[in-house]
Amino acid sequence: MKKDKFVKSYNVAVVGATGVVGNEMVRILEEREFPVRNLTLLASERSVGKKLKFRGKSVPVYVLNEKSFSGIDIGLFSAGGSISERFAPIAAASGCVVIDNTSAFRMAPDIPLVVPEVNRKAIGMYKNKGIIANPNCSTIQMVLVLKPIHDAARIKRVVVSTYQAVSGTGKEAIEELIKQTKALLSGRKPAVKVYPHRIAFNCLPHIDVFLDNGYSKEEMKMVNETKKILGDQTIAVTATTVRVPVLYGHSESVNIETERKISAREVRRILSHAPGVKVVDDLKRNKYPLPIDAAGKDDTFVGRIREDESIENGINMWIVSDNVRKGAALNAVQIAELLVRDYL
Ligand code: NAP
Ligand code: 3JN
Repeated sequence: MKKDKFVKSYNVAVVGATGVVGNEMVRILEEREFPVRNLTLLASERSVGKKLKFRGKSVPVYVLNEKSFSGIDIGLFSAGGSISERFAPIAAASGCVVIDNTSAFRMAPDIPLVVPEVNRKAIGMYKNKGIIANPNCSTIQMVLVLKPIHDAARIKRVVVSTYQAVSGTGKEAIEELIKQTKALLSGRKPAVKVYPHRIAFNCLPHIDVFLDNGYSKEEMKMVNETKKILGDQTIAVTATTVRVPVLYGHSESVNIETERKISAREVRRILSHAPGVKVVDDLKRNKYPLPIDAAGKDDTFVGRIREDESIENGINMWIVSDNVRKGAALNAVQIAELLVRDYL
């Protein structure tokens, strides 16, 4: 979004600025020329003395506290749920609009949960609590693709399995995959710290904590957030979320059952016009979405689109997106762009 579209500029705070998501937020604010008047970077005491580059200048990182939000217009939060639970209401009370990347407020009925390409109108509900929730990365890339199909043929059921990159867990997990891989390739025993098991050369069907129903919390986030964003509680969703030894880019195998019969060709045509989505589906040339191609890109990629021959009205797809960009930082900045364009 270009500066000349705005008359005003805004004081922006990034909470969790030294993390994987926070770092990417700072980069994206600069890349998209968001109208930042002053940028405040906030993190824990561990980051005292650190600086991040923004528009060619070194910006210091400050320790987050109750007074951090005085004079701040927009707060981009990604320092974990407990930090958001404590500090987002404090920020909102001082007039800052919070765009929260954690799960702390996602399912609150009076707080909007927004993917701009899907339900941008919900942003106006920020007035209730001064908070807008950013969905989970795995949900964002899936609903971008589901929304236009739902509008065309009404989705009755979704069965999704994810293949999630370690960057979804944060900076320590990225280091852990690299260190474990190096250790194993040099014949050394790898240290296991971040995940309950080794992640290098492995797959873990375990993301976030397990719940009483046997699902993981990540799986239930996908179920509940999908229904809220699509505004349809009748869609049945079941998910299996898996961590894989990939650095950046979540992949998803998605099976849908629709009310109206829809062909693979029609799905390809609909998705070729969907905002934020690119169809990569040319089997003769071995073209399908890959996390290594999606990393660093803004679009969400979909391919392997085919009719599910086991049921009457079914479609299978493979959806890949950069989990740190569209799955977190980019989606939050896009929300901020619409907020300043339409409301502030
Ligand atoms: P990360 O790389 O581990 O970074 C964590 C960030 O939070 C760091 O900046 C850290 O500061 C800061 N932090 C931790 N404790 C703090 C405290 N007590 N006070 C102030 N700052 C504190 O993790 P990440 O991958 O960026 O993820 C951060 C959060 O974003 C996650 O917990 C999650 O809630 C959310 N997230 C959302 C999505 C999504 O799907 N939308 C995806 C990934 C993450 P220090 O460097 O000073 O420790
Ligand atoms: O694991 C991933 O790939 C995405 C992780 C997201 C995440 C990590 C820690 C805490 C979240 C989230 O956004 O749902 C949270 C959380 O805020 O609950």
